[in-house]
Amino acid sequence: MSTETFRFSKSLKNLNALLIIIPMILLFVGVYGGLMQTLFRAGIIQSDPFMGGDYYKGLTIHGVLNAVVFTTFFAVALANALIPFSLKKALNSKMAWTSGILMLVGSVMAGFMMLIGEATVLYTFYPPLKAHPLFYIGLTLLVIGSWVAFASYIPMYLSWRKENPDKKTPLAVVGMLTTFIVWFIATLAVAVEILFMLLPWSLGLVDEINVMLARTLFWMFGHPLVYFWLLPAYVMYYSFMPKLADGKLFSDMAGRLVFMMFVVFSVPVGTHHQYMDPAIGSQWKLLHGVFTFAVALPSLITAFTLAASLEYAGRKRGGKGLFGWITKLPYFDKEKWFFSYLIAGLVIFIFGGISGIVNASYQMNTVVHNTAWIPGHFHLTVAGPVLLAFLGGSMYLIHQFLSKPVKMKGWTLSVPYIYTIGVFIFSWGMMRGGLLGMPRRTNTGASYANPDSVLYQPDWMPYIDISVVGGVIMFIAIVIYIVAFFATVFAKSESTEEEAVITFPISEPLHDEPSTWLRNFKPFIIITAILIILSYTPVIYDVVTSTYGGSLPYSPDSPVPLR
Ligand code: HAS
Repeated sequence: MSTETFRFSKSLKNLNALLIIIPMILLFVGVYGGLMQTLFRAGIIQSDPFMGGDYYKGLTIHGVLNAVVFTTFFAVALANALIPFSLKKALNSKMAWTSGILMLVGSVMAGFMMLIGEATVLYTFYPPLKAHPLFYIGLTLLVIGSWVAFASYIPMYLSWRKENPDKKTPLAVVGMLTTFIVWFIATLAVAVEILFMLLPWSLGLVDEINVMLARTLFWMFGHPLVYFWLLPAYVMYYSFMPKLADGKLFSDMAGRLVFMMFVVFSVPVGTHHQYMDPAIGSQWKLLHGVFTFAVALPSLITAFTLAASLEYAGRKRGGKGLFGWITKLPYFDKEKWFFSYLIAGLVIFIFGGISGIVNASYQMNTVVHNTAWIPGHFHLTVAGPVLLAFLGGSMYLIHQFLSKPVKMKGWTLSVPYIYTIGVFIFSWGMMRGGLLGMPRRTNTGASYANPDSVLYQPDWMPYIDISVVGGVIMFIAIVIYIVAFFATVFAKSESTEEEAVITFPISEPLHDEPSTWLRNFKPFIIITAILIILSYTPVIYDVVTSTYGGSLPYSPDSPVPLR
């Protein structure tokens, strides 16, 4: 462990602890919603016994709380801790609190609307499904809160740069800043969608909405959103994992290049979610498809760099022969429990990545689009590597900020492995069923899994049941984690100080290349802007010129418009 430490005031310590604890409670509500999804799909339940409501309400709660709220809070909490620690500069307390309060108020508003059934619009909130205005306002506050956090990091970074003109920016800071650059650019599109389209329509100021334009703006945001989830996990893989394995990061330059490539390629690819949509020319879909393969490159570089870093660590720990190093890594070392969250996620991501490349290929996409294959894919990405890295990171941060010992270490260590078994079973069931045509986002239990229904599909049943088994195992892993997390929160503090003194396991590079050309963010942001203009101008033009009129609002429960 690094001996470097950084001191946070009592107020910032409390804020950061809240930013980790509150979303953990919301995550649990969301994960419970996930369990309910598998049971709904299999026809085991028809209504949620605790929260009431049907499949679609539960799916909205599951998606929004887990994929949008928990992830945004964690990214801010990690940046709030890692940037000051790495630059040795204090966070601006006023801005940090403003951001935390905005995010909290926004999440509570959106969460409440979903809970009372006024926002059953799923996490993509595609019109013509309509939510209560407070749902959209809540999400807007969550995003603005995260922007305030980002705005507070910029002066810290610039003043550090001024004071240290010859030093390389710490890799962890490069990673966290790229995370928020991608986020900021992406959220501009959803801000336009919400402020100029969804909100006026939901308030009744306009009657109709252009569904295709709203979907296009959503995916302009929605694809980079997945890299906003992935990048904090990559920061932990690059910065912490080699050190946790007693090794070094194989190449510092590879890490920097990867983060810059995500800035450039994360945004101009969103149309791969709309390959099957009308109104967009196929030549522009091809262009986005090519960029989608480009955005897989930084992950392929990551696979190589991390494997090389792990090999170095395994050999240092006595591994011999071609693969002997693999067996020497600290998978079951209780003191290195954090390593298990990172390595399990990486192994899952091999399959998440492969399925992503399948999705990106136009012809293959025609087979899997809107089938259960897609949730299979994203449980091997956002609900695999990202979730596990964020759970490990949350446990680490809370233990550091509250100076509490991690409790139930054996159980804590076992969570990622139990979860991995669950997610592989779950995703295999979903993907196999998807290849047989099993749809996603459908209350299967109410129709296809019901032997009395004309829609009954006996071929899908084994795969629906396999998904239930996987879903239950995933849920059990998260319950164990939540118990260990709160046992840690309520443990006796190891420090008498009111402030928090925190440290991180920062890896040293094995090859520390100068990489001067990667020091400045500006050229990469300029290239990004050019690519976005080139790739999205024709898409938006096509959508605007080939659609006319709009749609009245609907809810999933009713075949007639709401007004
Ligand atoms: Fe995706 C749909 C394509 C990555 C999330 N994706 C989704 C959706 C979500 C999502 C949520 O092209 C559903 C959206 C919805 O609701 O409709 N995705 C890709 C591609 C990648 C990709 C090409 N996706 C992600 C990540 C996500 C995510 C990351 C979340 C965090 N995805 C698509 C497409 C669709 C899509 C289409 C639309 C489908 C449709 O029709 O609707 C790539 O970025 C993947 C690159 C990854 C790799 C893997 C690298 C492997 C690594 C592990 C190395 C392991 C080591 C361990 C070293 C190339 C880094 C060694 C082990 C030892 C033991 C030593």
